[in-house]
Amino acid sequence: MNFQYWNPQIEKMPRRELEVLQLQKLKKEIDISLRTAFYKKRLAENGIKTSDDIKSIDDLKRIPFTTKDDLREGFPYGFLAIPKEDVVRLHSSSGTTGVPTVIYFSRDDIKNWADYMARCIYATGCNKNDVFQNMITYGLFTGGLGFHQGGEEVGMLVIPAGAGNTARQFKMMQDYGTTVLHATPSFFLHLETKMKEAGVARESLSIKRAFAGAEPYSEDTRKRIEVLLKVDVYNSYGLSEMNGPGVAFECQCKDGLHIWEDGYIAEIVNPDTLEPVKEGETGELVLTILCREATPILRYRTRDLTSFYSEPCGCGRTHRRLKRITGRSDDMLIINGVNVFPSQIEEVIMGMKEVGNNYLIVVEKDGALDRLTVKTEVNADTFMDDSRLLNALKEKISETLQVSISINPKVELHESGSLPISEGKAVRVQDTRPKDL
Ligand code: DLL
Repeated sequence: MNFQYWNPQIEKMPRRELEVLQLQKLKKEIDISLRTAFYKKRLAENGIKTSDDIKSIDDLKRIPFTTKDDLREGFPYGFLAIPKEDVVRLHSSSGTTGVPTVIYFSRDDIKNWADYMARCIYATGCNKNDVFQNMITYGLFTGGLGFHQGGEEVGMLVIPAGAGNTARQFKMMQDYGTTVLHATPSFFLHLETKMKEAGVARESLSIKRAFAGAEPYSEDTRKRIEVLLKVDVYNSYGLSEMNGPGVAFECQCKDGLHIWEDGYIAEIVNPDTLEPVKEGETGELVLTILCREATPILRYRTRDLTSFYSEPCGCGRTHRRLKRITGRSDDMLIINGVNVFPSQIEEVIMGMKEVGNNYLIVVEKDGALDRLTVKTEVNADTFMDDSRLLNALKEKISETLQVSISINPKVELHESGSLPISEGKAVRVQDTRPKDL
């Protein structure tokens, strides 16, 4: 296979040199982080006053972990390390309830992010002759703009299609001769169902490659999409705290995701002891960003469970590979690519006086897509035969949840005391989606 490199010098850099580069960039990132009140205090507590206190990559272990809660506590500007007038954009977790996590970008940060994204896209064999239809949400979510910038950097013709509306997606694919697609894996499966329903002939499309990510999926799901849609599917991993997509991506060997180690330092730790796991063992991925000046984040606990491949990759890249993410060490649900914490749902429903004491969150497959159902008891004063009142309540719950979690759930109301009570810890989430990872 003829592998393409966006930046061969960096992508094939001998590991020793890569580590020297990492240390140099880490020191710079530490100096940046010391401009924030949060890290100034955190690092000083651990004996780090300047970057001179970091002598080797191993010294990274002296830096405490950063968590999502830390980011929330720092909201809105606690992690900002540059003057506000030098910030050109923000991305944040959605949700109007709870405290969002927000990441700021300088002009250089955006350029760096686009560059890492371009590397990912190029590594799959795409180039400026491609027409790229980006079928993922634009906006605060990083998937849309992240891939958009990367695609432009590669020189592809980028169609900012956004998510949903399969009929429109097919029309664009046919009109513009789309060769590359990006979506969540569940949307690709949904697309295939709709393609059959709409009678769109595969021969009328020119698609060759597809990027699938933002949610966990198995090797079987990849194969299924590849066979059904007749495309080459590449796994793409990232998270908004680390810019968004572009952190790790598969090359044409499709055997693990290369993590760009000149932009991120990756560690894998045991989520209970927080000690590093042995090479090849599964644990929680911890990331330190080396390519951002507006919002430095050191040793971020991603909560994603994975492991490193130690063998070199056939493509010649020296940056280590991650195995497919197999789960999370917290209770976050990913529903059609949207991140939802059960606590966000609880906050909404328990805030309504008409709602009773017990509820259950059900996540299941509905065809290719995920479906969220919120079952909740009504309070003891509510008559279950007053259908007008019940319908109004259902609508209110569903609308408020839609605003809060950006998902329109099905709402079921149950009589007070009728939902099962567990004997031990309350079981609030029933996730029946197949776990074939
Ligand atoms: O999902 C960024 C992204 C956009 C990645 C588009 C890839 C493509 P967040 O909304 O912050 O950012 O969600 C990040 O999604 O911690 C994982 O739990 C999960 N995730 C992302 N990609 C994958 C993947 C974007 N390929 C969270 N496999 C992460 C499994 C994934 N899980």
